[in-house]
Amino acid sequence: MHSLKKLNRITAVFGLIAVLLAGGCGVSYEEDLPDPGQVGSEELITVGFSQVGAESDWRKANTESMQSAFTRERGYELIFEDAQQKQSNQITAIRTFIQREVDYIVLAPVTEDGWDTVLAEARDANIPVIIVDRQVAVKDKDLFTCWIGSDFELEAKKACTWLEDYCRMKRISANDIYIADIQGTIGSSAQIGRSKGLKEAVRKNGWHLVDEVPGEYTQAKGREATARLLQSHKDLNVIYCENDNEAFGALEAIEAAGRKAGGNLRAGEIMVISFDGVSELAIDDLRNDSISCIGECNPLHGPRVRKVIDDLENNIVPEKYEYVDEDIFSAFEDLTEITVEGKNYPVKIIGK
Ligand code: GYE
Repeated sequence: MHSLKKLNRITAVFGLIAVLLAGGCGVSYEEDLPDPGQVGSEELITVGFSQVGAESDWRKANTESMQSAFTRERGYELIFEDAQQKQSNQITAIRTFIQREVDYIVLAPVTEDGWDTVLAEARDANIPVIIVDRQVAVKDKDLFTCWIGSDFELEAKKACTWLEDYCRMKRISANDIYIADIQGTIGSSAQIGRSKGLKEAVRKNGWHLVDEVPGEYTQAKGREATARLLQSHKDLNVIYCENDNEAFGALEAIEAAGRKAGGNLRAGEIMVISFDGVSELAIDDLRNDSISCIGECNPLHGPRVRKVIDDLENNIVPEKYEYVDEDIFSAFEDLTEITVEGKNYPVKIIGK
């Protein structure tokens, strides 16, 4: 139905011209041609985008990137639906997109599970589905056309390797590291990958993982979780936040508890490690040493998704999985490169 729809878009325009030409009546056909603006709107490619919500700076940047990639001027009509972090809202949005016969569906799924049925409905309607950011765990991989996003476990491995190297340089023993994980939305790829990467590093290094608590990627939850953690774990000295907004909350709670955030663990500081590096605020926190290290997560997927749609319009089959390249940021000048699984990654040093 999708290619049929595309064909319809074209035949509608040509049909109109043909009728005008055949109509004759001595009127010059040039005068009667549909106004180019009208033809243009007939040709708009409609894209239904189901976004997770607006929980973080990363998410807001991702929404903006999509909205500026899919404009009417560029030939698209974007139907944007904010699911407010609820999968049921995303399922409703997808069903509405199907009813409206959009040309493409773009889904940024809140969690990995629970998509088989609704994606089968989209396939039955012949609407290609592009998954962006987090992944879907579906039995039949043909239920979506392709996925674009980050390697969340690699982000975690990089951040944990940074901590490992930092401790070695500062001669801090692994046995002195007491770390808590403030997790993202449970069941989302970003949480699964970042929690897994940390757990493996804890096992490998012999650090103490004192707690894992949900933070839902928000500043408020990050603050609440950190306040409780500081009360119940007196030896806690590293807080691993699964995004920057949780880290902002953690910093507030550390200050409220009369403690100092930073990398000087011997002086009793509490190290904060985080992910995203999207907002200026997070970069400033790195600069003033309140966040020690950030694993970059790139939200600018709009042009990437547009490229996929343009390729599909031209019958070019996109890559099934497209991972984006990402950096690691810190203000600690002595550690300029880390090695993960035999591959070297430069650390971007944020100047003071
Ligand atoms: O890190 C976080 C957001 O799925 C990569 O979701 C995304 C994560 C991002 O809320 O800030």
